[in-house]
Amino acid sequence: MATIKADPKPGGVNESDIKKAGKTYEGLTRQQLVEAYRLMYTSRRVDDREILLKRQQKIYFQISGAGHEAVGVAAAFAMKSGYDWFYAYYRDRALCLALGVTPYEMLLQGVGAAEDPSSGGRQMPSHWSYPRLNIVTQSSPTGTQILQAVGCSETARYLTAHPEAAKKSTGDYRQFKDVAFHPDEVTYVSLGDGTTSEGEFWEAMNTASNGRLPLLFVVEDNGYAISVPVEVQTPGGNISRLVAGFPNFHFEEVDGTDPVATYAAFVRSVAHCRAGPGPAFIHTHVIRPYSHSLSDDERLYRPDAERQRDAARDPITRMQMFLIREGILDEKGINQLEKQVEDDLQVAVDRALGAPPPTPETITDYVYSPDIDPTSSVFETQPIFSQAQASDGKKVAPKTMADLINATLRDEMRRDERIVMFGEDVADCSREEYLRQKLIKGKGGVFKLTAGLQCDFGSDRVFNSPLAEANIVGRATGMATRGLKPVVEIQFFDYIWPAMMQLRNELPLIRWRSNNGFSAPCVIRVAIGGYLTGGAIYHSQCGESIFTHIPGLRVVFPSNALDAAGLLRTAIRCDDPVLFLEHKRLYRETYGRSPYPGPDYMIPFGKSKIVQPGTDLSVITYGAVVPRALQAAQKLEREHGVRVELIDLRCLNPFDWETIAASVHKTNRALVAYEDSLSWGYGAEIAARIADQLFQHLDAPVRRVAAMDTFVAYQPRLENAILPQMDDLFRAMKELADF
Ligand SMILES: Cc1ncc(C[n+]2csc(CCOP(=O)(O)OP(=O)(O)O)c2C)c(N)n1
Ligand SMILES: [Mg+2]
Repeated sequence: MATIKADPKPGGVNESDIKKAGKTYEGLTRQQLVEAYRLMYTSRRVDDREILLKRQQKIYFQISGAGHEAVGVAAAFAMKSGYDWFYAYYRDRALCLALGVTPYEMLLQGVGAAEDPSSGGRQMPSHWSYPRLNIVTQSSPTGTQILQAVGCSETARYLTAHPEAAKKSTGDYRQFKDVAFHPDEVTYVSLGDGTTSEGEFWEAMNTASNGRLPLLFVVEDNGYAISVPVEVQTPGGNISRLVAGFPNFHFEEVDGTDPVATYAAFVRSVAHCRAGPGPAFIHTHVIRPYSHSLSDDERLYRPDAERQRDAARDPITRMQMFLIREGILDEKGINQLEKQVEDDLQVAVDRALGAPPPTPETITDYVYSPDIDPTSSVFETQPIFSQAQASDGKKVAPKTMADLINATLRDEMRRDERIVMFGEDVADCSREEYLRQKLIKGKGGVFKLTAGLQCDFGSDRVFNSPLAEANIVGRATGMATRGLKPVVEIQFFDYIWPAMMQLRNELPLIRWRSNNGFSAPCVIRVAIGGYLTGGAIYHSQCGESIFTHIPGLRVVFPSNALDAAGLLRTAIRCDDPVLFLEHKRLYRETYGRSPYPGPDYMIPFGKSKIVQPGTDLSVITYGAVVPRALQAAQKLEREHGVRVELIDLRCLNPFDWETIAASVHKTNRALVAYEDSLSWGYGAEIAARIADQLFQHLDAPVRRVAAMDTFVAYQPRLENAILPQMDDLFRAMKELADF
């Protein structure tokens, strides 16, 4: 922390001055208090300048930290910059300044400069991201940061128990993913009063409490969420009262416009977190003097009297008065300090206004890892089936997709200690003593895909999450940001939706929005699909196109055991987030079984498989439609001599356009088949591309076969009618061949 010497009082030094000079305030020295004021004042003035610049249309958005300055400075003084970790929401300008961000860097974000260290012009101002200071990239959705902070705080605990895991390694993402941690580090996460209404806040409180995590929750309660007052958000109007029953927490409620009292609350809370007994929760009462943002005018919903009451508590004025009252600075000293801040700020503004913007060619940089290309030949290894031979030379029975996924997970966990697995029911048994006493066999997933992994690798590497999907993905994102490799499970695709905010707005964006400052490569395994005879609406859904629509997310959908093993290994070793879709119907199917391909078998992403070559018609499909389309194609050849080229895409993002194009060049006819409902489904994009780019090679319209535009019904007759069947595929292939 830089220090400014307190000016001696004019008029010479007397005894009481000397006494006062040694006085501290909750441990803060007079110099620290002057520094605190400098930071608070700087924060306010950066806001003021940004507001001016926005009115002059020199920046494009403004949201202020006004009224919250004392909290930020108190937090930074009580914590360690570059050592602890920070998930700082948009009002935390003063915190960031106090941790070491410069006003110039903040203004670079305002103008959207290429050199903006937060995002290179990609995010709005006040969306902090400073890797050198452990300030983790923030987004606009309120509350998503909290579960990520949980995952961050879990990471240090894990690495303390597994220090080897932090070591650099070659041959996969670890080569490019440094891991640094401190056994006693603390994670800071802040949020507004309104944001405590988000479910993810409560999910984070659950896990922090249960796990006794070194996580510091800071609620900056300014009484409003845009125009909605706190009593509408929070029953009884006070969040402290609602959370008081959570075990293992240290709680503080404090006037957040008083930096000294707030600092004391932070010191006690940080000490609790560092010592290890659990998280802390600081509820700070602050003010919001500048409306919600420049797009809001609070006079529309707050009368003058209320606003004046707030103004009387302005932390900048309060701090000024305090310094004068305590004889730490006099008016002249304050004026000098403020002038210095203004002069420095002017230099920063002038520089930032001249900073060049990013060039459009850079737009696609860092959607994916620049270091590891999972489509490259590095991920093309041959299966080694020799281990599948028994010692007497007899062939070992081929394995199901479920077997090989389990084997791949086991191989990779053995190889890479950064891998952790969690999700609903994935553990063998949370009550370890039952396992130890051999009272039970253990579960290991509702489909048993993770069976035995907790027993083999320990309960801190494979464990049950709460029944909360955002919790799973949010925590995984936080852990992956820190360098772990979470391979987590969503039990049923049908229930992925609570995690949608994390999946759409967070996980796949971490790298791009931080301009490669942070990344979060992890694997989300999801049991998907129907054809279950009784799976009904809520155990049969597909919907993969919703996720292939998200830039930054790799989406894989294997149709057989060998592909599942090879693609899962690539998913784990690569440097991007991967949604790994596992078709439930294929888990134990006879179709597509394979011997174990060895512990290094990989398939690159974006490479389809030609299931059978043909000359008359291209069928492009994936997942559980592959075996059905194969049956239909074989029948068509048997009965009509039509030779279908059947392409199993295997990977949906990226997908293998070259193979599709080469096939259509040859056959001049294309059918796209998929299990999801027809309209707006994954095949719509493939069909559109074929129509667009291969029009001159087509002898017939591009056809699609897919499910009806309904949900999947329970009664098997209805299910059969709704989902695409062999007969539907046969009919469409025949019609297209005859066209
Ligand atoms: C999930 C989500 N919903 C809505 C918004 C729009 N929005 C931005 S800030 C905000 C109010 C936040 O209030 P609070 O948590 O009290 O924080 P404050 O701005 O008062 O500091 C809203 C509704 C958003 N960004 N994210
Ligand atoms: Mg608020």
